[in-house]
Amino acid sequence: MTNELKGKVNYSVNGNIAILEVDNPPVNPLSSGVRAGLSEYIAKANNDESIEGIILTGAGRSFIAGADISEFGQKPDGPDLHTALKEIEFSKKPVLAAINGTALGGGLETALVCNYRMGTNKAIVGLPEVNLGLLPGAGGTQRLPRLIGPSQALKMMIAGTPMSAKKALQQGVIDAISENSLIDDAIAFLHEKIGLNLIEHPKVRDKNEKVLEARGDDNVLSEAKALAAKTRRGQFAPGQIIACVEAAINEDDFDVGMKKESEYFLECLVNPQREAMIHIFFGERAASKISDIPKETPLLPINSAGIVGSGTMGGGIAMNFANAGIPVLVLDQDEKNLERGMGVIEKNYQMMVDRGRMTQEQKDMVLGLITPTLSYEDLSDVDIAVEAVYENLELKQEIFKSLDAVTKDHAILASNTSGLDIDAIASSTKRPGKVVGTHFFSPANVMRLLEVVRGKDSSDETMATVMSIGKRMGKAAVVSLNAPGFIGNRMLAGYTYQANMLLLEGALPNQVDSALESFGMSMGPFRMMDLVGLDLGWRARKLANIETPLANKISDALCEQDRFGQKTSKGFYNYSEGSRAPNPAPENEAIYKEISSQNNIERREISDQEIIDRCILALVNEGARILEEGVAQRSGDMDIVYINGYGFPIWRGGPMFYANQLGLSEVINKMSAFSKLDENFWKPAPLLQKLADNSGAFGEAPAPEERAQLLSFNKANMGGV
Ligand code: 3H9
Repeated sequence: MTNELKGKVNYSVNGNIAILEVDNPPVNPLSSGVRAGLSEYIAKANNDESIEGIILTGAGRSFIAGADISEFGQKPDGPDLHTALKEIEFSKKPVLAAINGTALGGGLETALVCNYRMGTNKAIVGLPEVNLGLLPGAGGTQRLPRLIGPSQALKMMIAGTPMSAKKALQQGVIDAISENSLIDDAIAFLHEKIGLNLIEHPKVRDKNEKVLEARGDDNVLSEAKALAAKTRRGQFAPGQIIACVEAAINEDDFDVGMKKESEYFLECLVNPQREAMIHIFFGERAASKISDIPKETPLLPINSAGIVGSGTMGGGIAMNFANAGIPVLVLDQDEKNLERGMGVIEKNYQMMVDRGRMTQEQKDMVLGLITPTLSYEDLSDVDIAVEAVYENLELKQEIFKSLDAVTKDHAILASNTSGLDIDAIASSTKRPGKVVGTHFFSPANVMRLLEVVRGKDSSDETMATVMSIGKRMGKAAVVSLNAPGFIGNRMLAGYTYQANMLLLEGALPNQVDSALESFGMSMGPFRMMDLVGLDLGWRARKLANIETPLANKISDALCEQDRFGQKTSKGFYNYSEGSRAPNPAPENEAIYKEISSQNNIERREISDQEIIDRCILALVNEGARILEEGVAQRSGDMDIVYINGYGFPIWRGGPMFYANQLGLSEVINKMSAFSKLDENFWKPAPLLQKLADNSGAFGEAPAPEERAQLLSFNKANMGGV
């Protein structure tokens, strides 16, 4: 085999069984060398008369993690996957897939061309291609429906979520679970099958019963379409998956279905959504690395945690620790609050049980890891404490002082602040190196985004450890330097500013929201403001005796009429009792008109395109500043923030990727057209201008010596954004 090919397959023999072990660390994707190895060794086993059966397995923790994602969009080397899989499927000797870990995408598709499938009880199987803007293109759309029925297969492929070995056995994806040594059990299983002297060992492609049953049943496809519309709005791949399964159901010839699958796969491959979603796959993994912190930085052991504050955030954060298997104490100084907080946690878990997302046994297990306490002393042994109280610097400093006094020296002290100065918080302790920001997003047990805020003294060990906790929790963790608003909320400020200005200039909340939702945002800005509560800013301004800025004049006027948003059933929209569905509020229109005219703004027709451009490019321009200051390490980090924390459509790859796709000179052109409305706001960030002038694109933050000065905290922005 040539050396340039990536990955390999190891070949060994145990009696009359050949064992092919895919070896392409860390997760065994089907790279060129693996495909070549599979072809070579299937032929070798078939040509060896002493061999009567073949086992296909993976080295390390994965079986096969799918096609090699880094090859998409490149010219692949080596044999193509379809050829290698055909050779397995038509092997003269029976082949058993011994699934030792994750069998995802092309990995499961490889297992589906084998005659038999056995997993360990830790095996995970799934077809997650949809998350990459793709469809299972190595026969998955044709074989899985034959194995488990089109309806279940569609659910699995549209959700893209993997399933456990136990569930895979129940559904018939695998034939057996090995409780002991996988290879020994696999050999015994094959010996039994060989002993049966079958004329032919079963092939999934021949199992037509379940697809024939679905022929003529329109519900199967219409239910899948409804599911895709609900959960994957705006995405291209789900429709393609459904079309493939339609072929699996209706085409008599398996190979015709396979041909259709290839055509539809190719259409996904060249669709811009695929590039955007693969950018996010690699972007999430890149975000978890901190450029100037060595990979080998030792991690501090985290075996217990403490949370200060049992409100919505504190409770959600506690659930994250418990879900990751880390025992956690929840501290509140008010007994009633604590009781209420524990009640909310219990209710949240119960809801998961009711929706079938968790068993009662799992609920009891995680709930058993969460212990309420009223005393700081109880936190003396924790490895990490996370403060989650309301945004008040003095209060947080007090809490950190207490935590510093009570916890062991090695403990990390983290603040869930959404905007306060981490260095100011760290200064109240004797261990600033162990202080860090962990900005979870609400609801913390649901939202994947975690901004990890790096103070000027946060040590490498602290940062690396907190990033690894994020991974244990299944979060998308992104590092931000300690600057006002960090990454997400700082970008959001310009976005909501533009939405508010559009309202003053003549658009209505419903038009702004609809335009941005059709762009793909999960929720328009006015629905979002109603959800968060319009009264927060209004109260803060009143308290600080600050005059209402122009952009906030309408929302403050609504607050004066007790229209605080969802909490009072009226804000920019009206809400019926107990419902979150927004209804237009025509009674507000007089207020909009009055405030526009008071401020000499002539209301006009505004196009949906202008709404989208102004709101999204506001994100981009602030993103460019964040990048040039080095607050974010790379532009992809901001894409991860926006997709996981702010409902930006994944299929557009995040705001910075979107700007790169648009072309930065086009971004500048659009911005300069808006500068007649607001010259100051639309001044391009110097980095954006520089990149546009040089036909460049957003990427890594500039080297430290070339960075713009970091936006610093001052009294005006101490309250968070
Ligand atoms: C497909 O199969 C298409 C076919 O249907 C049709 C073909 C014709 N390729 O996530 P981790 C890298 S599409 C290349 O941190 P974990 C990853 O970038 C594929 N590289 O580990 C990272 O690199 P680095 C369908 C891959 O333990 C390193 O491996 N399959 C691939 O947390 C470790 O990854 C999928 O969508 C790959 N396929 O999680 C599965 N996978 O160290 C994608 C990973 O440089 N993979 N890498 O940052 C996963 O979901 C997770 O990686 C997995 C392990 C659960 C397997």
